[in-house]
Amino acid sequence: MKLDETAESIRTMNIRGAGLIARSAAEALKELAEEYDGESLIEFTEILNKGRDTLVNSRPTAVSLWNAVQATLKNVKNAEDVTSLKETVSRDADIFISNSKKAVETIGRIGANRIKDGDVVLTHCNSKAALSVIKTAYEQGKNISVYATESRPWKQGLLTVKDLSDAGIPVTMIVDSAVRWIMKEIDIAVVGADTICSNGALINKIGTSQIGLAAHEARVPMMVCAESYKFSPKTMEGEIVEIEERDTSEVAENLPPNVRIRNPVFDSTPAEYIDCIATEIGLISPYAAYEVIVNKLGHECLFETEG
Ligand code: RUB
Repeated sequence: MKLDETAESIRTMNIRGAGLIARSAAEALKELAEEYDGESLIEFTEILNKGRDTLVNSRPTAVSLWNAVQATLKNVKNAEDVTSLKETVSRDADIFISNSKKAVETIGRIGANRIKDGDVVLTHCNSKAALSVIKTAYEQGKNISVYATESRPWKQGLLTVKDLSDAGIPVTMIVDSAVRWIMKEIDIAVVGADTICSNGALINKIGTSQIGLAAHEARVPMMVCAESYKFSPKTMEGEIVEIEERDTSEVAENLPPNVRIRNPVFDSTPAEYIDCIATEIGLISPYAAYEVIVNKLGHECLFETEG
């Protein structure tokens, strides 16, 4: 797939979920690099930078996209010729993609240790990292069942219930507004992440914060499943995460013309509602987000937000 097509697929949500978006962006940059047949390092670098901008502008909220292009292009400035630049982008893309896939597996193993035999799990939207945890717990022989929210307006919950039922896991779908009512039956809430801020706040699918609020009220732990590239170096500089608002036709059509609709698709859950974050480098407190950003993503990616 050409880079422009990948960016369009991300925008239209044919490619969706923060991890897959990240891997697809790395792959798109790799293909862009491999298809360059000129001889100018300057021209080649400009093409890569333009490609990076096209990808990053396709959806604003998930920092995984930004971290993926940073990781893929991190050695561009050191390349001495076109051939080595091609090799470096291709290698760094492959490393990112392979680490990303391994991270989802590792998170499954680590997060599953927090799920007990007999637990009733609540999940939201369609997160591959959260599903990895739930499926691993089930594969370990734990007798679990899952409530999955519908996740309006895109109904990603339909993907989640299909995936879980294909895996043989007992699953029940609820509408998003049933979350607080059902909470009395829930042992643990398990959700994914689009971005984790330096103060430990979680940005994830709209409705995640009401799960956090209801879980906190009911003293039900909420576990977030997040690869380290979901942590945002940009928030270290005080940048506020942009919450995507999508086309209102996704919510409703043919309403009277004086009725306004808004369609924010992500929200922010404060760290105090989060019990733990399962990452590939261990189970951590949300208050350790700063350390993850500095130690795992590295100083070099800080304060380079234009790149
Ligand atoms: C998806 C969503 C997911 C995170 C994590 O939103 O909010 O919970 O992206 O997913 P959308 P994953 O459908 O709008 O992209 O764990 O697969 O990265």
